[in-house]
This record gives sequence, structure tokens and C-alpha cells, in this order.
Amino acid sequence: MSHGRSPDSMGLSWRTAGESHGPALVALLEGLPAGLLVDLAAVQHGMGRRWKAYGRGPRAKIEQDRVECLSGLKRGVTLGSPLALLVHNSDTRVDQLPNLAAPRPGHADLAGVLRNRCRDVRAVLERASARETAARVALGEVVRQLLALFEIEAFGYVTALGGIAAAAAPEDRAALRAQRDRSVFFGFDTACDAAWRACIEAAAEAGDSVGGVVEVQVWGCPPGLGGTAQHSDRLDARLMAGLASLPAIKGVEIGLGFRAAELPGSAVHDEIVPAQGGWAGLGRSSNRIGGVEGGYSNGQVIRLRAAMKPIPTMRRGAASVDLEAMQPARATYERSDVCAVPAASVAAEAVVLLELASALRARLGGVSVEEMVQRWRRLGREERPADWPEDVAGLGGHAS
Ligand code: EPS
Repeated sequence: MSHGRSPDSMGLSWRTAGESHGPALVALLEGLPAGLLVDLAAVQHGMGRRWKAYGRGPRAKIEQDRVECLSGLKRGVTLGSPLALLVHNSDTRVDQLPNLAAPRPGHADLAGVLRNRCRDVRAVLERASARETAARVALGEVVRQLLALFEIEAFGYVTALGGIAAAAAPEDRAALRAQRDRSVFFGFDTACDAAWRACIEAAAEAGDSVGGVVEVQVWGCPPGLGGTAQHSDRLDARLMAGLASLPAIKGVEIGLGFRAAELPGSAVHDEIVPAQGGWAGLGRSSNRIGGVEGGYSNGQVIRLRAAMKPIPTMRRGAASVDLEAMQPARATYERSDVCAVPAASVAAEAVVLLELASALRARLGGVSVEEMVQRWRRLGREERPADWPEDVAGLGGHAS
């Protein structure tokens, strides 16, 4: 999301560029501290997760998603300067590929054509394509390594596909991780896998497409990331906007989400209790609100969900209009995926990682990783809230 100039949101900033069938995608990340050892092989591994996800179309056989670092590192260590990553495309036919005669409902095609007042649908779809998420996954994998130093982790998985929902995610993190990493759908409920596979295969057979729901949990987030000084500081808004910015996402929830609107307050808010090992010795008896209160992380697990619509490109087509003849026609079909929900769970993880890393940078400041770590230690997990220290008054603070 676009950040205002409030100090609480001056963490990281990132941008991407590149067309789906252009020479490459480019990702630029500013605000990384100096001194972070970046494991590019781990970045590459994350890229592979996005690609090997079940449900992708023939393009997945073409692309390697090889990442190259152009700037920001010396011998693998961040310099504190902008990091520029290049993700090579193998299918680079942007100048040769034909136009689409009839725009596809659900894609950016028609809205973009009307915006440009030009019937070159390809000029619109090349950037609107979900290929762009490869660049964000590359950046997400870099900041994952920064967050790991503070034991903060985002973990994404699929909870529903084609209307078939998995059981509740296991509480045990090791089990959740092991199950997700075994599943080609990045789910955790093996009982679903056969039904999901059948659903995608049936859709492929029928020339149709399938949507679903992804969930991201954030573990280890300290209280107080985000802010309330400006609308753009609020952590929940930033996380949800990040998810909503992924192609085909049509709904985002945090914690109970829409369900919270139906329940009384007593069934929604998480009661505060003394808790050994909790931040400042405090904890909650439940986690229904999803780890963010009033725009700040509250030290609980953050839990986000995003609903992905089915891919708009369908072999069976859909009613549309040929833009040259201005006559009814079936929407043009071109090579596409049948289901990108597992891949979207990887992209969802990446955008959450980026927003969290940005909020952590803003919270801790520091020019180097070392300074961040020192400031992190001073956050004092054990420390109880107290009055402002006496000497603050002497420094011009309050004197009551
Ligand atoms: C996409 C269509 C397909 C997907 C693409 C997104 O590409 P193509 O038209 O080249 O076959 O494979 O996704 C990616 C390339 C990717 O990296 O995720 C679309 O229309 O959005």
C-alpha cells in the first residue's frame, strides 16, 4: 500500500516493473539495513514454491524464475543501498504475441481498454498478469531472512479450493509446516487433496477455472508494530491492502473477519490475562480478533485470510464483444492456469512478509542489522509497563 510520511510507516519501500512476456521482471527494495547476509539460494527456493504449485498451466514448464541480484549486496551482504532484483522471463514474446479480439470478463482487459481508449488488450494484460507476483515473492524471500533474525515468521497455506474447505488448521506449528510442505496444494488437510485434485482436473476438462481461500499466520510478531498516527500506519490496513493487491483477490479478513460483525462483543474480544512468558507477563484467553488491535500488532498470532476468485481466462470462454466488429463474440482464450490458489498462498506470504518487515524497520530504526538487534533487545519482553521514567520530566517530558 502507498505509505504516507508518518514515521510509523517509514520502513521499507518496494516497487516492481516488468511485463508478463517482457525480458524480465525487476524488483526494487529500499530501506534494508546494512549487514544482512542474504542467501540467494533460499530466495530461489521460494520462487520454486510459487511455480511448482499445483494447477498452473503450460507456462510453468517454460519459466525457471531465475533471480539475479543487480545491486544492494556485496559478497551476499546488504550494503544498506537499494536492492535490485531481476527475475528472468523465458517466454519473452511481448512484441510478437497477437492482440485479443474479445476481452475476457474478470480480467483487466476491458477496463484497461476503456481507460486507454485503445483496443490493444495485450497492452493491458501484460502488466495486469499475475506474473508480477514473482517479483514480490523474490522481495518477500529477502525480507523473510531479515525477519528470521527476530524469529518473526509468516506462514501461508490453502484452506479451501473450489468450495471444498479443509478442516481447521492444526495448532501445532511443526505439524502444520510438515503437512503443508508435503502437499502439492500447500494445504494441511490431506483428506482434501484428492477432492481438490479432482476439482481442478474436472475444471480443466470443462475448460473452466477454480478459486479458493488462502490463510497466512504470523508467528513471533511483537506488540506495537504499525501505528495510529495516520491511516497509512495501521498494520491491519497495510496487511489487508497487501493481500488485496494480489491479482484475483476479492475478499480479505483478519481474525474472525466478517463473522465478528454477527457476534456480541463478549464473543469477539480476547480477554486480557496474566500469562507467564507473554509480553510484560500478559496474555489473552483467546485469539479471535486476529493479532491486530487498533492498528497495532498485539503480540498474538496474526491471522489473515484472502479469497481468490477463479481465473478469468477460461477455455470454454464467456460472453464478450469483438472490439473490432463490435459484435457479440466469445472471450478470446489464450494459454492460462486452471487454478492459481496454491501459488497465491506463496504470494500472500510474500506481501505479508514485506509489510511486517517494513513495520519492524519503522519500529526499530537503525542503519545496520546490528543496531536493529540491539534495539530489539531493548524492547524488553519481560518489562512491565510503568510510568514514564522520572528523568523524562527533566528532558521536557510530562511533570505531573
Ligand atoms: C496469467 C496467465 C499465464 C500464467 C501467468 C498469469 O501466463 P501465460 O499467459 O504466459 O501462459 O502462467 O502467471 C505467470 C506467468 C506467473 O509467473 O505467475 C495471467 O493471465 O494472469
